[in-house]
Formats: sequence, structure tokens, C-alpha cells
Amino acid sequence: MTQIIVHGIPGSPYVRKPLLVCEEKGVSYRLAAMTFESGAHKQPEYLTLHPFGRIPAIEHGDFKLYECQAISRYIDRAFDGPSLTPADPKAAARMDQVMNIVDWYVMPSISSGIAFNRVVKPKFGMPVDEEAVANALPLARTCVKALEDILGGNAHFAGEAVSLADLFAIGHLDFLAQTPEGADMLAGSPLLGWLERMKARPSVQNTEWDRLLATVAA
Ligand SMILES: N[C@@H](CCC(=O)N[C@@H](CS)C(=O)NCC(=O)O)C(=O)O
Repeated sequence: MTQIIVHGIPGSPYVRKPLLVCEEKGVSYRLAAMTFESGAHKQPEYLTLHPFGRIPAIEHGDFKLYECQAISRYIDRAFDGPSLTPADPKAAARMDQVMNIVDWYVMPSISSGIAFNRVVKPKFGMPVDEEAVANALPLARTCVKALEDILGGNAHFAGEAVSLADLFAIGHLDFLAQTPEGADMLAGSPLLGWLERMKARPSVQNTEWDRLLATVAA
């Protein structure tokens, strides 16, 4: 099986998505790691893989692809292993809805506003932008409520089985739970049970930031 090469920076919740999908499908992959400090994802060589200078981008043989929704669906469709898309059209629509909520609302509030300032910046000795954190709170609260409503009494967002929706959300909500604002927002939330279930999965454990850094350094 041709290995999938994932270009990205360890710690990014977006880079984590294709890694999680490969882990769940049992697909062989390698993280071609860049560092945040190097700015390599804005350099001409990387821009041939991703003209917008975002991470991740993947290579599968001579097939190159960027954008996590496209990448995740490609890996799910192209390989054997458990399907990460529900067969039922309504459940599949729920999965798609969560993936879009993550891209459009979770990323700018929970990730860029709260987690980037509270979790990522301190690791790099960068100053925290308290105003950005405060400004992100209303949309972040709406995200938490919307995801709670979609989860309902199910084990996962698109029903009982794990789907791409859960793999899209975990990196972002994992970070949120590590922040004081997130602990407050998630107190008593059914999302905590979902987080616990997700964090028990080998795919989630194998793609934790520290684990990826250790793997890349080895
Ligand atoms: N729509 C893109 C978003 C990817 C994205 O925003 N990645 C962030 C990392 S979490 C990034 O590249 N940040 C670096 C930058 O914006 O310069 C996707 O789904 O792949």
C-alpha cells in the first residue's frame, strides 16, 4: 500500500484530522513535519502543494491534495477498513453538518480565538491576546450548544459509530477542554462524555501533540 504523506505542523488540530482518519482506517502514513517557527508552510516549495499556505497537504503517490474535508473523504473512500461515513443519508448529513460547523464556527472562535492563545502561544513563549479570547467567547458558546444539541443522547455526532464528524471535532474540543474558558463552558456538558470516549481511542492517543513530536524526533 502506498503510504500517505501528510505535510504539517504537529499540534495543529487540522493536521491531526488526516492522521486520525489514517489511524482509524489502518492506512499507513508518515507525518512530514514542519516547524511553526520556520514558516516553511509559507515558502515556495510548500506552496506548490498548498497555494494558500495552510496546513495540512497530503501526497498519495503522485496524487496531491489539500483541504481537510476533501482529504478525509478521499482517505475514507479510497481505502478498505471501517467506513467513517454513515450509510443512512440523514446521519451522513449530520456528519457533514458537524464538519462544516467545525470549519466555519469552531475554528475562528474555539481554535483561533481561545485555544491558540491559551494552549499554543504559551508553548512558544508568545504573548496572549486577551481581547481575542474575550471576543471569541460568544461564538464559542454557540458552537458548544450546537454540538451538544447534535450529539443528543448518541455516543457520537452522526449516531452510535464514530464518523468523520467526530474526527473533525476532537482536536478542537480537546484543546478547548484544556482552557479555563472551556472548562467553564463544558461543565456538566454531554460533550465531556464524548471527549472521554474519543480520548480512549488509540487513534486519538496516537495523534496527541507530544506523541507526534516524539515520533517525528525519533
Ligand atoms: N480549510 C483548511 C484550513 C486549514 C488551516 O486553517 N490550518 C491552519 C492550522 S490549524 C493553518 O494552516 N494555519 C497557518 C496559517 O494560517 O498560516 C483545511 O480544511 O485544510
